[in-house]
Amino acid sequence: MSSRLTGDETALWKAAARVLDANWTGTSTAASPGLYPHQWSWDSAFISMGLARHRRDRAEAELLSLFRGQWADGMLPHIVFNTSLARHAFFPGPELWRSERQPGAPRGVLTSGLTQPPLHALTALRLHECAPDRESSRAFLARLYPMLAAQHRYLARCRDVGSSGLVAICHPWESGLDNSPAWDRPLAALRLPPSAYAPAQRPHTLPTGEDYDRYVRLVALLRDAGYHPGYLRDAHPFVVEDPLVNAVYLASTHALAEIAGIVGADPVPHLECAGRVHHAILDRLWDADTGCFRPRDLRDDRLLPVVTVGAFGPLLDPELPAPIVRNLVDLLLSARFAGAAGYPVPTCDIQAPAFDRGGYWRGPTWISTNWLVWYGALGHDLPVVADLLYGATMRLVRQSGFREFFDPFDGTGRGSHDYAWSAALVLDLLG
Ligand code: 2M8
Repeated sequence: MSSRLTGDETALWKAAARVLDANWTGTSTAASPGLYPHQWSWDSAFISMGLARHRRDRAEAELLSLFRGQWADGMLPHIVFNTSLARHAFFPGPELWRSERQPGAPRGVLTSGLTQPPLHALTALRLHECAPDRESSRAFLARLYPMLAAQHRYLARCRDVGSSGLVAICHPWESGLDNSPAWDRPLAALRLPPSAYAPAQRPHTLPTGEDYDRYVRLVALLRDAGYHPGYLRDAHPFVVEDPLVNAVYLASTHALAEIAGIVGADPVPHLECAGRVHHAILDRLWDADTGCFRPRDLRDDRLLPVVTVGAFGPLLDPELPAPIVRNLVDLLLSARFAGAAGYPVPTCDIQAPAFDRGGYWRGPTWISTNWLVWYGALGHDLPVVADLLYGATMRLVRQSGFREFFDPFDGTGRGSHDYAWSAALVLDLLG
């Protein structure tokens, strides 16, 4: 803990550290003890950044534990299951994914078959930047580098479905912003078989009903095709290039180049990849007519209509042209986002018909997306935006605790309690 914290900040720091201690399973961190008892991929990346400020040993163990789940082709799954828990601790559990039947899945570890925003190289570099012992941190990076490089190779080889340089997601869960209104249109186009999937085990706080049937249907299609990249490219009905996922991919690709330099590997291929992704984000996802970034649906080659917090993801691109940065700042501060929300950033444009202040990823403020926009704003030397997000995030957790998400107007906490990334990112922000 930094010695320059005020008394109030020290209390917050200790409360956040207590959440991470309580959620620690011995080898990794449960995203949230009641609701999400397993290890989620991008949660782990955020959590590791917080652990780095509290329990350095656990920050490294967290990432290594996640990479135990990496598939032979480099795919880093979005869930690594804790098999010591009861079979129905969470739905969908291993029985939906059937990773054990996939030749490329690791033996002895049960995982999902989807991935999530690839934040991990950025996390690894952040761990290095705040490491007390640079030598041992370098050794850790050298151990992790081949796994990170394999993860990025998988994304470039198997997920560049549009041959554009961008990675495509094949399920809303891969975006991390699960129920975002951005996915309403491609989901509505999905035909469901007559037998609906109705998982009775799904906790009541999580989405159910027809949307949920569509999520499960998409998984079943992927699984039955053996999670094969050819199926994904040619036939899967949900294939989208998302600005937030690709901006995270780009930031991590830059981080990977830096890590390569630190561990004595060649950074050039990563820098070349970063150049391609930078251009493709601008060429394919920037909508000049409305002055924002939107996801592109590859099945009908159209940009999706709803503007969400994902529009600000490309602030993570260090080379984002200044006029576009200004456009994004104007949009962020307008009445569509921070201008009308006491506790920004709402996850959906407040003026969009789909906006729902309490709906899961359909309006509320989340600490993870706030952190990403804060980090992007710092990179572009936007202290007003960075301070706004820092202040709003601190007010949220002071007022409502380490909740999963928050009402953007009055800051009421929603979803699960003791949510690990909310606590971890507060530790990172406090420094
Ligand atoms: C939520 O996602 C899971 C699906 O994997 C769910 O709805 O069951 C999302 O908020 C996602 O971003 C997050 O990683 C996960 C665990 O916190 O929960």
